[in-house]
Amino acid sequence: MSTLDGFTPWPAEFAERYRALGYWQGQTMGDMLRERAQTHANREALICGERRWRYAELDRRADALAAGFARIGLVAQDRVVVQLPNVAEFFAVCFALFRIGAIPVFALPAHRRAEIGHFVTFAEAKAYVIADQALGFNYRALARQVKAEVAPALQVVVVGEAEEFIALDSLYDTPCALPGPAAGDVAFLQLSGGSTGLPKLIPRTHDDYLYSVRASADICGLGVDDVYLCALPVAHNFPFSSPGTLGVFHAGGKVVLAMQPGPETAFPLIAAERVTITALVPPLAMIWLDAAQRRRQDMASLRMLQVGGARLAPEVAQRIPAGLGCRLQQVFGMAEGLVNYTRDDDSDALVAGTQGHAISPHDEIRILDDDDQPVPAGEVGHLLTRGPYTIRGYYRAPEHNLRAFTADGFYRTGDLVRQLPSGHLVVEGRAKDQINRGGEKVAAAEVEEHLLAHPAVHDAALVAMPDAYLGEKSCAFIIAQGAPVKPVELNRFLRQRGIADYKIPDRIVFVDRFPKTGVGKVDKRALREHIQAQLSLAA
Ligand code: J2J
Repeated sequence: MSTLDGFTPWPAEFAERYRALGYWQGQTMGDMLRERAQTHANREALICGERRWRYAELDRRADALAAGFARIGLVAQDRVVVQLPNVAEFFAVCFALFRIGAIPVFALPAHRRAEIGHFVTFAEAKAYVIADQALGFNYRALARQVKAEVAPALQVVVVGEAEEFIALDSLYDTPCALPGPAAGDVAFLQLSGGSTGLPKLIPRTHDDYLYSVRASADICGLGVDDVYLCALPVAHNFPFSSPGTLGVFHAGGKVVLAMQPGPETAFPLIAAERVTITALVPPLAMIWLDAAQRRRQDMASLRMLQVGGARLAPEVAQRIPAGLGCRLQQVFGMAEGLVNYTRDDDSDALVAGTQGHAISPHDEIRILDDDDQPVPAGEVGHLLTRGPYTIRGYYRAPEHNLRAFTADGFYRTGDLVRQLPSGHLVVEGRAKDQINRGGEKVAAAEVEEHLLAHPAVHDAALVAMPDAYLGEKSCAFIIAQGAPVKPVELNRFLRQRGIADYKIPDRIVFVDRFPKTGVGKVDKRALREHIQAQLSLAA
């Protein structure tokens, strides 16, 4: 089969090396589940509310749905936007699509018309899989808008009450033989946090992703007795693969899905299901710590809390082992590939004070200055990486790829790090134009473009401002034109344009002009310092 157009493969000599090293094993995701369903047929794979699916059932559902998806015309390489909350069907849908070689594009439940419209048009999606409603939002209404505005032919598949759309339940057909994908094929498209314009799509192959999953499961010591609580959004790269739900399936363990990540939902699940490991972003870890002081729930089964996605303050890190009665593991990863973990045998100081080291001895790390020259050992610089599970290019983005990757294939992560002699990385900051709102990434340019569409906005610059709980929030500096406009009106305008709520600026400041750098660009560092000074004056 031909490779997906718009996908940048690894050069042949690298692919050969990764195969020879045994990293790329020639297994697809669908094969992995099939294998587990054979060895662990009667073990529980997935708990979602009252529902408990064993491995054999998950496998059967994937086959039956694959037949149903084929019936509605989906074939290998067709893109399918999947936007589901933490429900069991997410896995039935994913593995069904994997089995026919169709390619899920993973949207987050928070995405709205602007983002979904973009994924659907950019990836030329044939289908869109949603829940009827979740957490107070009606996804069918969103699907109607997307169809009406940008994709009349889009097939919409609904988990739950389908109304005029296709009910997922009606697609469980009699399994039939389908030609599956090859392990070197793109399995799905993940979303990048982005820094320019709209989110880029990240093509991950079965081979490369399963390597990172297996190696992550190994690092975390996962086994059949592990019970993983998936509290973060299920499609995000962290809970999907680091080692996440896929790592647990690989190990033959059990995944427990939580609809919400707060202690009121998560703690009772930990007690009832004897959860052994879970993953959080730093703000949630702080909420859990506070809640654990107040409510005495049985958390004795929990052996490891992974925290990643954004900077974890060392003071919070130090409180976790005693506060939650488990080990902490810091995880510094990215949907583009490279993932770093602190290890079981690391000292307490390394676990609390670093973001770990790379999964693989073949993850190549470069730390460079602004002129692409190596910084002296131990100093802060730009992190670049290349390796057996780091992409060589974004999907259909040749121009952007020239900037995001070096000529020899290193990915410019946009993170500023320093490396200890042990190999551990410490994330010191960020060079990319992004706000990391407690793990949720906001590309400044994307929000600025929406703001600029308002007639009263002459210019806009979005920057990060410190926040005790989220780490960072967003602040939009605006140069107004014409009739004055209120911040609430601008935010209402952004909501009407259909962007995810977490991208709405937390604060709006009007200014007459922007400070400029020597080369005449907006000086965002000066804007960040300005808002930081204002906040500390107000405190
Ligand atoms: C500081 N910044 C971090 C950390 C990610 C595992 C864990 C996280 C992600 C993820 C992931 C950080 N400290 N511990 O995909 O598999 C910031 C960096 C990074 C960006 C990637 C995984 N962990 N970050 O967060 O694609 O800036 O992946 O480049 O969402 O988050 O974001 P994302």
